[in-house]
Amino acid sequence: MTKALERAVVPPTSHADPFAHDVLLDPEPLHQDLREAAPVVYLSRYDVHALARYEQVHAALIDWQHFESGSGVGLANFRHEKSWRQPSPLLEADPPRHDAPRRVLREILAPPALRRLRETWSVVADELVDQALAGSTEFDAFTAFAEAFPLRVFLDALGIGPDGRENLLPYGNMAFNAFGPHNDLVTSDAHRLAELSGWVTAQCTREALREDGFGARIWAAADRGELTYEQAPLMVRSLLTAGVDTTVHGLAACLYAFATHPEEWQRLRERPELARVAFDEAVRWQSPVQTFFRTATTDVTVAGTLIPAHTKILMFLGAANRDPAHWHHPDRFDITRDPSGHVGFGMGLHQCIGQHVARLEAEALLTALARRVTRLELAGTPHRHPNNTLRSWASLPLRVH
Ligand code: OVM
Repeated sequence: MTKALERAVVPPTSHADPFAHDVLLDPEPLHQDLREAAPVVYLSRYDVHALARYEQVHAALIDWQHFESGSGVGLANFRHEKSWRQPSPLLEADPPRHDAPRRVLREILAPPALRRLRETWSVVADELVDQALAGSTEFDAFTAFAEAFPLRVFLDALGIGPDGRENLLPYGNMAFNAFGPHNDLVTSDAHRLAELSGWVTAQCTREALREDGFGARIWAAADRGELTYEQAPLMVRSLLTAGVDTTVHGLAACLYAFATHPEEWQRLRERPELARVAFDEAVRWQSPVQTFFRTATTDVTVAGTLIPAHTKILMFLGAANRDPAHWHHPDRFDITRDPSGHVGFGMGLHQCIGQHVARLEAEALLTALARRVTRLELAGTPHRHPNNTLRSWASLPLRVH
């Protein structure tokens, strides 16, 4: 036996299915079990190792040398299986191939580049809030705000046309399901794959994009030789895939948090400058992106457990974001805490490149609401929608005062 194997710790096995509907709808009990079991747990159902503690999730996220993305960040291992789409040059790539796409998009989505959007987004948010409040004091905040706002402001900023935007949420739902196992959530949408992918691909061409948006700037980077012409449309696709559902469900999480924590809403009204940190706290508390996988590049040990080369590890971002070993009262939504270091946007090399865009959307919407609404509460049972990766919503009935 080699020294490493002698010292290897045999991890506990869990037969649980993290992608079963009941777990997706209410993941916290499984997260607690996995966190308490060990730093690494073997999931027999999928033959993968899983990390649910903050320390190990954080460490794996920042160690791209041992935990690669190029073999896919879902359960499918691109070494053996073909992806359902052309791999993303950003998400499903490692250095050095990942670096040029990352550099280009980081520049396009950096805070200085977003400054010109702030004013417009705040006007649109005011309009949406006025519209919703003019109708009734009770409405579905999921459709009225969480869906409507990103679908308008983000897609306008990206530069796609107004027609066919109803395809994007079904497309995103499909893409985020595809990171999980090939379960019923994947098969039930399979009949729309060609249609939805075809529509999205058509939006990524230079001709489909307005000339002053994020999309056009990606193509301009290709003209300058900073990207290849093969990469450019795939990076527009990244924005359409990663930039819509994530913010829709992140904003919904935030509205749900305030509807169920009236004292935090009072705090936000008193100090609207807390809007951004409140959004990050909601991202920590709910983790709209629940999981991602990596693939071990070599045999590697995590807390003494051997992860064999080329096998998958599942990182529970949502579990790490509520690990009591890292967070004080982790289950509390508290906008006065410092949520920085949460892994809801990932960490390290692949950390969410659109996080400044998401925060700007949240800030515009929350401050518009906080100006008019003194109190908000649930007007009925909110409904979640199961997705293999996203903590998703179907409805969020609110009553506002
Ligand atoms: C991409 C991509 C797609 C989905 C999610 C994501 C959260 C990125 O195509 O690059 O990051």
